[in-house]
Amino acid sequence: MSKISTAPIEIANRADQNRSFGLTAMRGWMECPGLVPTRIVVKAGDQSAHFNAADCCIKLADDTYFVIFNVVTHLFPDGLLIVNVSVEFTNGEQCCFPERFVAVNNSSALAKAVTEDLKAHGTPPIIARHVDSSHFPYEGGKTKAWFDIEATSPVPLDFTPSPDMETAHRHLEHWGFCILPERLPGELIHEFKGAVSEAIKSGELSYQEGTSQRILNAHRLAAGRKIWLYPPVMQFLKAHFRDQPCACQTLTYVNGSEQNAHQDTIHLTPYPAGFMAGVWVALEDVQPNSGELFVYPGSHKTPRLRARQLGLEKVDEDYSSYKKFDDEVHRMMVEGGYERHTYMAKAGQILVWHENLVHGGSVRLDKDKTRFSVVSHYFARGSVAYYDSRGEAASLEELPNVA
Ligand SMILES: O=C(O)CCC(=O)C(=O)O
Ligand SMILES: [Fe+2]
Repeated sequence: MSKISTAPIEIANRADQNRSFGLTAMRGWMECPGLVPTRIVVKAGDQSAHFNAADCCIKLADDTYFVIFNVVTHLFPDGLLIVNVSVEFTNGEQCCFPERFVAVNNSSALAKAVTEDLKAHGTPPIIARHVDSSHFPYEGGKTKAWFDIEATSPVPLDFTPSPDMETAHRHLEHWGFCILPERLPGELIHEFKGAVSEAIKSGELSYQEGTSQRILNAHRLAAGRKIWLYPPVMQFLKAHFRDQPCACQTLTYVNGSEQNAHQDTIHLTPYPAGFMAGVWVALEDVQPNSGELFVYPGSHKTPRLRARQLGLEKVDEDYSSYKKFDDEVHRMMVEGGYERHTYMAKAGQILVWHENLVHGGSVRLDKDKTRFSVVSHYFARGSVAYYDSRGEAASLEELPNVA
């Protein structure tokens, strides 16, 4: 008998290791000297799934693997879910990971509607490593985002803060974005910039000066977390989703991103469509030629592009195949007659975009000009949240409930 060791299975996409909701990625590490895994059997509650090891395992080093799979917790009753994972090897040996308990809670009205849709569609309760749009009933599902189907009252296109929350909602529904009435306070911007610069110096955050590189994880800094949780944003999103918002990530930019025009949908993908929003905060007055954010007003109503439909494989680091996606977005903007508008934000202004709005970063014509900004993406708690391009479950942090 060879010596196989396994580490406890962890929840890969939630900060809370005991409670979970939505699409939950689970991951266990194992060392199996001289052995190659062939089959993985996952049992969750009264469901079980058998996978080829190639569809669940990532080889980390010789004899060392990650076993990764996803549990669609919408398809399990609220309460304690027991997860067992066993592995079969080429020589017939077997090993089991330690049993894992997760407290599942999908109690919102949206989560319950999603459960019904997934049951009717036949979504597998346990999915191998890669999650795909075909797992979810985008065509036949009954649950639609209310803001995508209710007739919207036209409001004039406006790139200044809305006078009140109600107007902001109408602008978002009609044009695919809005600017909130409330600004981020100057002191918080100052505090955040100072903290980011310290964290870059100490190596806590990674950034190469002068580049368009996005700084990841600035929400782990106290000031970043305050921006993530900024109450006017959370209240707005709760009203928009009619469900609690959960924060996915932050991307902090010192300079313009120069990102091509895109829908976020293919990268930050909700089921049902619509239940994700981007929140872009200017941390300084935007200067001309600095690589300004641009949007195509109204483009949120264009068809959503999905990796499968474009024939794109799941990607990890190399997005070169996504030229096809860029070309398709470009074609839709030209054929639909959508106009590109640059957003000359004032420091502290908060722009919210609809999941499917086409946007991007202009070319940095003047490389000496910074464009300090932070963008966060949020999903509705009751939705299924994943990254279609990567085939991964989305990382979500449950923030304190918004009243
Ligand atoms: O800040 C930008 O230039 C674009 C960022 C963006 O597209 C995003 O974070 O979704
Ligand atoms: Fe984006």
